[in-house]
Amino acid sequence: MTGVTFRGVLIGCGFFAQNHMHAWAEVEGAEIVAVCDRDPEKARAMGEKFSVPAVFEDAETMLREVKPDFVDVATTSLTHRPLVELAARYAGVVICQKPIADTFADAAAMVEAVETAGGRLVIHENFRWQRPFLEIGEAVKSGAIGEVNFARFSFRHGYNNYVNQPYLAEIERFTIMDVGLHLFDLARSLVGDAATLSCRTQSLNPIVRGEDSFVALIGHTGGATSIVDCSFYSKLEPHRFPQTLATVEGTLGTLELGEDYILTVHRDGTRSTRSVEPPVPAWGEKPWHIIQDSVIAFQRHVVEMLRGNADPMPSGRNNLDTLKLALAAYDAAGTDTVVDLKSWSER
Ligand code: NAD
Ligand code: 89Y
Repeated sequence: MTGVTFRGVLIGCGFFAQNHMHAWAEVEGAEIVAVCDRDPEKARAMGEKFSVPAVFEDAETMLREVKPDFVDVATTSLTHRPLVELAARYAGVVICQKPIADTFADAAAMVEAVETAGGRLVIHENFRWQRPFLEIGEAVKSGAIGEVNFARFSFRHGYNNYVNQPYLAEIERFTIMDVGLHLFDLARSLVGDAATLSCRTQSLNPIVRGEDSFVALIGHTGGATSIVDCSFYSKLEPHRFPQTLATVEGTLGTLELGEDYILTVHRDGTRSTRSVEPPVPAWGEKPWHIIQDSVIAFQRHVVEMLRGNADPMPSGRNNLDTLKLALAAYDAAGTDTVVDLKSWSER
């Protein structure tokens, strides 16, 4: 199916959708043939900026008229369930931005709806597509550090995100549902499934409603332990957003992802160090380039899915376990207990 250009539509023309549209313009094998936003001015501006042939205010009208191969849902989480369920009726591949949903019940219903319609749901979970984590994933898979027994994923910064994403300051559940999901997905994809979880949260910045800092401890089913920590109120110079620092330790060696994308490999009494920083896309800018490059990588993967060469990574079904970790983290923090994920259920 190489040579075919798959026809896609975008729902939601807000802040992050700019990255989606730039990346779709760059990726071979797919093109966005229509965009929509319930705010007509945003839809019009996006259509004009990217020379999109059709612009709509209403998602269902767009889907009925365009009959796309894939739908890219780039709205915030509250609208994900209705839009994904709608998209499943019109297209075989549905992409949904993280968080898949705010509740497990909604997320499970979305997975069910797409599967029942015979389609495939892929979550725009781009941290695992960041260049450093693709390299770490390859190293772990190749056995370069042996059996993984410990990992840490750390996202701490003091960048003012609330200008581009004002809703982050307003939501009751903030960092765990925003970046925590990305970090839990990294932990699950690099270390394996989770069995137990404990967590502590803090609310540090007075202008923010929800928790803006948390630390979670995961017991993995295979016996490994990982720590996931995040703060949007760290006093660092420079602020370090949006870098994730990481350590993955195994029976034969250790991988360390340090500041400014320096990857150090410790093995057999030696250490080697190299940069795994991605280039800044022609349309991108620092410090967002790490995320922008990962959006391109993720969308190339979606094209491979459309060609029938790849399974969704991560699929909606796989992402249910990541969402479960995030929701269970609030329960663990609220009760100061260790949550057994096998018996966890939504309250
Ligand atoms: P935003 O509020 O700027 O944009 C959302 C847009 O969706 C708005 O323009 C809104 O009018 C539109 N919209 C809402 N409901 C709609 C509907 N039913 N039909 C059509 N349009 C509708 O939000 P954002 O900052 O762009 O975030 C969007 C999503 O992207 C969020 O889920 C956020 O968590 C995620 N995000 C992901 C990353 C990442 O790295 N993966 C980074 C930033 C944001
Ligand atoms: O919304 C967040 C995300 O998913 O990645 C970075 C971000 O934009 C702010 O934390």
